[in-house]
Amino acid sequence: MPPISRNQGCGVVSCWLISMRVLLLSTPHPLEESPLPPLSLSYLAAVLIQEGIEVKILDFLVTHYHPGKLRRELEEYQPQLVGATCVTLNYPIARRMLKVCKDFDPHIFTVIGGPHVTFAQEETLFQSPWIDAIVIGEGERTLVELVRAVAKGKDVHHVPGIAFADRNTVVKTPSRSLIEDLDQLPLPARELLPMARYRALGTPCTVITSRGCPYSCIFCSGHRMFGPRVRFRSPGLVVDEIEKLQRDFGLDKINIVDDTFTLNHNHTRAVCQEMLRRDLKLKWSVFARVDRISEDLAQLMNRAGCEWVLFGVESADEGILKTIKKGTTPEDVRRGVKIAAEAGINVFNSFILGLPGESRETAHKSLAFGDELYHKYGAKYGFHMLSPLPGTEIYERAEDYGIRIFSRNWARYNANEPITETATMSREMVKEAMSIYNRGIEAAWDNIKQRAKDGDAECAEIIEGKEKNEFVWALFQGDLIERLGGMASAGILNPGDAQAKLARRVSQRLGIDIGLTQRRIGELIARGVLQLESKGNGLRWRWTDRGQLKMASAIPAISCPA
Ligand code: B12
Ligand code: SF4
Repeated sequence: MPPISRNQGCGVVSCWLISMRVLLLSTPHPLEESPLPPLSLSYLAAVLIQEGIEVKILDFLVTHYHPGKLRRELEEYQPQLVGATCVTLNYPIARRMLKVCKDFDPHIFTVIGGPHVTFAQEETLFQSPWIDAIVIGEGERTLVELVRAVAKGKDVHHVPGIAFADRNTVVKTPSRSLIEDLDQLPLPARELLPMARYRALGTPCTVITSRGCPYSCIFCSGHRMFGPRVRFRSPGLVVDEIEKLQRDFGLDKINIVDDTFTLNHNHTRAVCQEMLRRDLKLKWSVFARVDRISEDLAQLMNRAGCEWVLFGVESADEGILKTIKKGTTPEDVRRGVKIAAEAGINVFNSFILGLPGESRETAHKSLAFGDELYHKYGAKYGFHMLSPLPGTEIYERAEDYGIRIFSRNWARYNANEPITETATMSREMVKEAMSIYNRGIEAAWDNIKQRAKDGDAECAEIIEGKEKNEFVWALFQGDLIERLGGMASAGILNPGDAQAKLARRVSQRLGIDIGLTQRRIGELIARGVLQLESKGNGLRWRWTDRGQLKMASAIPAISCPA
């Protein structure tokens, strides 16, 4: 059997076992939704690689999406199968991206997966006849079998876990069982992602230590994606993965995105102890339930580097909490928040406005509760508006829950727009409650800005971090490094000249002060995410893209002083 060759330089893994080229696409969404390296595609790519299938990821979360760009990529890579991932709010873009692929070459087999399409099969397939198949739920094994079937020109009817349109009906193949032993999965192939760009943004990297959730909150589809039985990965393997992220990509912030990381205390303890044993020295954040945390566990988590815990509080109203099947009470919330905060972990409480039974009174109760926990424990909090997502009980039984849904435009399912109302809470009232929260946020920002002006270093750092992010995002959105980074070498005597030239161009394009632009670009260079390379008679700035520290130093390049 010939060896599998990994050409990490261009992010392509090639091999001769199955002659198929698979292109995986991540779908753009706004900066406010925190772009994080897509874990779905990294897992999917990893299993394809394991099976000897050639795969490439085109990550439109941190590069500007344009149909022409996708077409150029298709021209160059000539994939036979293209798969896109999305959630509800960016499903409309994902379907259009797959149309670009089908229009480019009708022979390309187009696939879509993720939590939206899993629960909106009919609509997706009827609305988008250019989508050949939906992969339902957990996708790793299904995608491998689908690729094999397509490679052999076989009928995909025999692949469990998919849905496709056949004339005027939707065919759903037998459901696929969940992966019993998650340790069998290879480590996510993040080397195919533009990790340097994520480092430039300073976002954490997502890691998962388990799949599944035994609770059944009616606004959530997470527990339906991976089932009610929780499957755990071995702590040793989880920490191997984290160590690799530190070693290969220089990442020092991790977001553990299990549905609820503290569900099984033995597992949580084992992961923390392994991190401590290997002395990882990194900061991480988790999602957890207020009723699944104890003093000793929180202290251990904090010692192991847990910096933030996000609790899904949802509402301060006991009746609403019951209706939504959260299984917690406001007292549980007070207790959980206190435990985490006293252990030295920062707490973020997340609320939803517009849940069944919501009224002006309950909404104000929640706002006051968020405030109370902030003042008592320093817990930050955020409010979102209800988006009844496909796959959730609230979507399927909206009428029973007294929820009126006003929009079927999925792009508006971003939890920042009022698209529902209850008998006692109109959309106007939801908006009004939200604006109270937003005014609080604005006031907090004004306060931070004022304190920064008065010399408070911590506040200055917060503002600096936000501005840096916006700067990097503007570079991505305008493809500015790609567009402005090329220059003739004549007249450039040293890397500093090239840096100054790039800064001048970027500053002009973005209308930002030249000194500030020069400094921001200098920081990106110093962090190894921007690099100058010589090409023929010219020079070109580029994102180090694959982001691997080892590789960055291996590429012959002119290094710039910071
Ligand atoms: C971490 C997380 C986040 C992170 C990072 C998201 C990210 N894009 O990486 C943050 C905090 C930023 C976030 C934000 C939001 N999230 Co979120 N998030 C999650 C969470 C907890 C884990 C996601 C994850 O990494 N899972 C692990 C990977 C391996 O699983 P996966 O992504 O589902 O992929 C598998 C399958 O879906 C399938 N698959 C997926 N894509 C594809 C593509 C192909 C081609 C194939 C074959 C298969 C396939 O195969 C994969 C491997 O098995 C899930 C809950 C959950 N249990 O999944 C919610 C979840 C995905 N989020 C959700 C929502 C609603 C949001 C927000 C809209 C929140 C908001 N503003 O209200 C934003 C949207 C941001 C965005 N566009 O992604 C919903 C999505 C439901 C929906 N229908 O849209 C979920 C399911 C939770 C819920 N409330 O029900 N989220
Ligand atoms: S909100 Fe959290 S606890 Fe509730 S079902 Fe979803 S993942 Fe589970």
